[in-house]
Amino acid sequence: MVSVEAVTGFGAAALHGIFLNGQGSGELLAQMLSRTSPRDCWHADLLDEDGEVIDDVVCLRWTSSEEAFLLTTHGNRLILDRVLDRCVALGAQSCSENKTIFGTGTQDSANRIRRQALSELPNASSDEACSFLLIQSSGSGFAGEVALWQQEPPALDRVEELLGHAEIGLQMINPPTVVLTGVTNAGKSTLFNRLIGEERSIVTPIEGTTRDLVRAHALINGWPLILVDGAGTRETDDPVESEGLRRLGEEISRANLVLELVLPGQAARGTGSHPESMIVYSRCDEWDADQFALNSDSIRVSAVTGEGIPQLETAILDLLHRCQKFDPNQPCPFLAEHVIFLEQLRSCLIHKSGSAELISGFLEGAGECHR
Ligand SMILES: Nc1nc2c(ncn2[C@@H]2O[C@H](COP(=O)(O)OP(=O)(O)OP(=O)(O)O)[C@@H](O)[C@H]2O)c(=O)[nH]1
Ligand SMILES: [Mg+2]
Repeated sequence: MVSVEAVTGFGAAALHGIFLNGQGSGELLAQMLSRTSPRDCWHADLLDEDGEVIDDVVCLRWTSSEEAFLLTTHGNRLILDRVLDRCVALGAQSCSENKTIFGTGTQDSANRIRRQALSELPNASSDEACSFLLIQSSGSGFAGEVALWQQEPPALDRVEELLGHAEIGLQMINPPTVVLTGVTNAGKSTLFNRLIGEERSIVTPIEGTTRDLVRAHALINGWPLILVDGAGTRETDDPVESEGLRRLGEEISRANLVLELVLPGQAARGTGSHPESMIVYSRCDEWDADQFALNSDSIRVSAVTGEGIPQLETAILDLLHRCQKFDPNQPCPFLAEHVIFLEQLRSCLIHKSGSAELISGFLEGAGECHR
């Protein structure tokens, strides 16, 4: 029996994932696609019973013990409904929201984590984040590991280890915020543009050019983050600039990391009580040799020549990941509710009671909470 199910929420994405699972799913696909392929991933038109194109889709052969495919269609509700109807007309069984179609036996209950990973896929902002979620949805990811805990609860050490990586997993899905600060003309906007790879912030030699907060997505080695540029620090009577500084202060208090840009010969002013901050010496192409020698251990960059940018990027990731070595191919929690579950499980394991009930309750969706 072939099962078919939309694995992304209605209207929640620009693309929809549709999962076909079970013996005969390849044959069913062959009846509705303009072409099949011996490859694991291919592009084709999906046709209705009259041979009219419903949508052009990407098909992915799913790595699973059963015959399974993931189809990606455009994210229009009408298209999604028509594709699902077409699958059902060809003999597939439509799965209701709460039924499971991934895997069999004890793997079934882990479906909740698989679903969560797949439904986060449209929000993933890099290839690395997509691949991380696909791994977490599979038998070798977090979904697979938790499924095995139904037979035997994990050791306390293992739960601690997973909790230790949780923040990094969460950051893969919810990018951390990194704010640039420093005096006017420190080169914040130039560095901001360089890190995001486009000319978003206005750059001029005039002090006080930036006033509004400017926010953009950036990727560092595949890790998504949100970078924020804002007004430069200086004494000012200008109410617009003062408001810009006030807003920047609020942004700093919520940030995961603050980069303070410091000019040659100047001292850092500090970022208040923010726990995670780093001093970055900027415009270093303008420095003379003596100044370089003075700051040999520091991060120094030129947003104009690109000098020091790779070192800065590595330092940003080290701080965000608290210098932990992280392998995205290993099981890792990726939602706040996974962390709550693991913390509760740790407590059960310490008190040697209730872990089996907690695991089955979690997998069945009891006590669900949102990130
Ligand atoms: N040579 C050199 N010039 C730079 C560098 N970064 C910025 N500049 C120049 O410094 C001036 C100010 O740069 P901005 O990036 O606008 O500085 P800012 O910190 O955003 O300034 P405000 O918005 O006024 O706070 C511009 O003329 C830039 O071209 C750099 O790395 N090297
Ligand atoms: Mg600026």
